[in-house]
Amino acid sequence: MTDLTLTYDLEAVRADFPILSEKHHDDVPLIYLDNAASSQKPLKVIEAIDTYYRTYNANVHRGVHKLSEQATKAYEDARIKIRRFINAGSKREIIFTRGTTEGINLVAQTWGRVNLGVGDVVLSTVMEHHSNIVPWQILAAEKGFTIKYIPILEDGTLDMGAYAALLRDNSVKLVVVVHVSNVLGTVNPVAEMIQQAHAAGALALVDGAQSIPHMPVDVKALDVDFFAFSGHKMIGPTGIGILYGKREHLEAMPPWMGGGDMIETVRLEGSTWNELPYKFEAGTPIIAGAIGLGYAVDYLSELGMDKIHAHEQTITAYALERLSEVPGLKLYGPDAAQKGAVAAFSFEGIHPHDLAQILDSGGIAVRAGHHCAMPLHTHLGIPATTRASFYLYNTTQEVDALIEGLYKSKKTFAL
Ligand code: 7TS
Repeated sequence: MTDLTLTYDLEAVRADFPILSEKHHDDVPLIYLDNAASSQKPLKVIEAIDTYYRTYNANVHRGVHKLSEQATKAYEDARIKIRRFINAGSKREIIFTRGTTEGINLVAQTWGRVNLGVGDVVLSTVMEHHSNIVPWQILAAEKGFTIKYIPILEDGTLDMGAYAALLRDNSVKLVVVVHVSNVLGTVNPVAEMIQQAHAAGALALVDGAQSIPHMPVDVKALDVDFFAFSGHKMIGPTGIGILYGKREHLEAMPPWMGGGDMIETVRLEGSTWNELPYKFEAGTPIIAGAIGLGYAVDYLSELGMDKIHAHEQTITAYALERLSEVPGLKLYGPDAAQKGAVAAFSFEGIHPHDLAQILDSGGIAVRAGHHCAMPLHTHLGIPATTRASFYLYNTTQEVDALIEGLYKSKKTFAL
């Protein structure tokens, strides 16, 4: 039986997203199933950005004039909304970045640069997005530490036995792990992993790009040291993201980029740094983006992250069931119970790019490729997959349309 406390008015939600009533290729309805790449925006977010530019556009933390004060208040209010949304202890722990990628690079170039060297180990996983592999490789080439990767099991979950064994080596200084895989959809047991990392004397960084848009996240309960995510995947604008860091770590870390706003004093002989979080926000920040993200968080909170999660679980379970009935289709990753709102698959005889193109001609937007997870695809023994990914506004009818599109593609290829 459906738990009615965990449902919402889907039609009303869809009506909040103007793009969903646009026609694709001029005449077919848009069926947007590429939410893992980026999500659509509700009118409330679009209008918040529009209002900022139309009525109170000014730089922040600088002017004493009214517009600047108003812009500063809106920018800082957004930080407070985000603090509440992830249950951080202080707004000083919320750093505005350009997105997940920048957040991870920031930790690598500050905490990593100071704390990692020859003989140290960073533990990552085979299912990471490139943004949680490459920044560590760049730094490792310079600092001489080693990166080891937690393997994955046949069902697409992490090999937790191997993780425990890798941690026994006392040289692990940092564990970096994706919360929800953008390809397999695997929801990793990050709370348990963080606890184990701490017991082994290591810190933990979680890539929350695919979790925070879809499920309640409490950074305090997780006891995570660093948590990075992107605004554009959680109905907010592009160009804005968040790095959460425990205050004690952020206080001890040197700044990364230098410039305006991140300093306390500047003399020709040297400078001192501003307090948190401004130490890590050099230059004019992404003001409209931060304000827009604040409104996105309002929208998600008002609807309820538990309800959004429940809705997506229903859609994903339905999609997996229907996809598994399609002959010649192979799904990757664990079953619905352990999975985020992602279904990546290969389809016998049709290249993922061709498939995505045929689906697109019917108005269905999916992504094809390696999804910035080349090591994972190498592990799976395939160069690319087709991926449908769902969000709060998707419907079971849209899943049906995807299935129909797959059968049509089969016919097109005369398979
Ligand atoms: N981490 C994960 C797990 C991701 O899925 C992505 C983006 C990123 C990090 C990087 O986020 P950014 O906002 O800094 O670019 N993932 C995808 C995707 O799956 N398709 O397009 C982008």
